[in-house]
Amino acid sequence: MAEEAASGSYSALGVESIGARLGNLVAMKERLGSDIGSWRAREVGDGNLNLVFIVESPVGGVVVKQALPYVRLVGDSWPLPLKRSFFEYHALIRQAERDPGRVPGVFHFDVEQALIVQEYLTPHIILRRSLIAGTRHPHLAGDLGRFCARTLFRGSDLSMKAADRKADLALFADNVALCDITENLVFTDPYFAAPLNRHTAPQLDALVARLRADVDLKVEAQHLKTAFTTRAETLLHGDLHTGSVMVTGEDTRVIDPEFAVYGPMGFDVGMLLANFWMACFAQSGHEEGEGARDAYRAWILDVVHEIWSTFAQTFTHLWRTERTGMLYPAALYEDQGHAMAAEQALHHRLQAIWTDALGFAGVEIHRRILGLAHIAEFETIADPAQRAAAEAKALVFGRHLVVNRARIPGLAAIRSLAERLEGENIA
Ligand code: SR1
Ligand code: MG
Repeated sequence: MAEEAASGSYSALGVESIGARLGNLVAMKERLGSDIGSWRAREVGDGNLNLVFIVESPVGGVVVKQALPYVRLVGDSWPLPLKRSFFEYHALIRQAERDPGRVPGVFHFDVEQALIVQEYLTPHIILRRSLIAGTRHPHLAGDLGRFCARTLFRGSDLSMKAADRKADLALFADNVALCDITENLVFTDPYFAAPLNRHTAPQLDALVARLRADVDLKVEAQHLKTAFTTRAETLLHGDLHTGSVMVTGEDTRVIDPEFAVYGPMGFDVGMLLANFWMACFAQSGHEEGEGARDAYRAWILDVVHEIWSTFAQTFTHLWRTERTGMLYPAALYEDQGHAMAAEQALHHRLQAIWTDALGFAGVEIHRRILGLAHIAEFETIADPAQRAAAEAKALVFGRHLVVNRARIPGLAAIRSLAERLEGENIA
């Protein structure tokens, strides 16, 4: 189907047509050589939306990512604008400026064909797979904490010129269809029996019914949706989960920012932490013998801690050294001899991001277990009873984050909850 999909002059690539279609591009020839006959393409996309090709030759390799005019996960019954590729390109080049070296290099962008030729990251693998395998990455938490702080701070009115930030706000505001996916799939659908939802049944039926009847949860989920849709604080990655991160032992790269939009700073942080917490709860389905992955669980919880502490430290550093935007100006604080006021305001901002992040983490956990788009960490647990047991812990954990986010004192309390739930039998 992908080969035939077409709209206007757009036409989806296929492994056989890549040489003929892209053979004249300087960006391809520079990296693969001009002997198109020696190019070998394979389609490796395992995400929910797009085509992803690795093209290699004896000389080198590139990745070609192309949007399809529909949601790949569902099929052509769910059309989706090709323009998401434009937003991904614009987000990638901004992220590359704001946190150099943390995103794949972009070599070519074709708006009409909705394709991006980008750096082939090798031997990188998707972080989710690594978390399933039980592999540690010493630089991961620091890299991700800095990425969040740098991109979120530098894309905001704390740093940017007002005119530039407003132009970007307008540019990314057009990413309507992908926002719509997040607005429905993350904040609304999990909390009622929406048509595309699924969950591990019948094991989770009773808990799911309880959550969908939970008035406090449903109110807080919509408060969080209100924050997502109305608080345009910074340029978000918009889909920052562990499937959007590629790793080696030494390197960390953040990919796939096609959901980029202006929104609250806590959104990216919360989504990211949620995916580590879920990976932690999923370990029981991947360990050989009960408790065999205890040390790995502890490592994942350490990663969460280090992501947040690195984020807070880096954000603090940027606040003190790069606060050149219109918000909390030095003219009002430091220049008046009120440096302490700037520190007080920083503390308030970090507290607000933290509280938001916990709430967004909670809904992200819920949607990955109750909604349309599930995660490999749980999906690869073959035994439904075992999967449901892990998912149930995550659901209860997520509910606590959403409803009590403003009253949770700190990461230690969350870690204790995760550890306590690990020992309980909920489903
Ligand atoms: C219909 S798209 C479902 C999910 O896939 C993407 O990766 C996003 O997370 C989206 O919510
Ligand atoms: Mg993606």
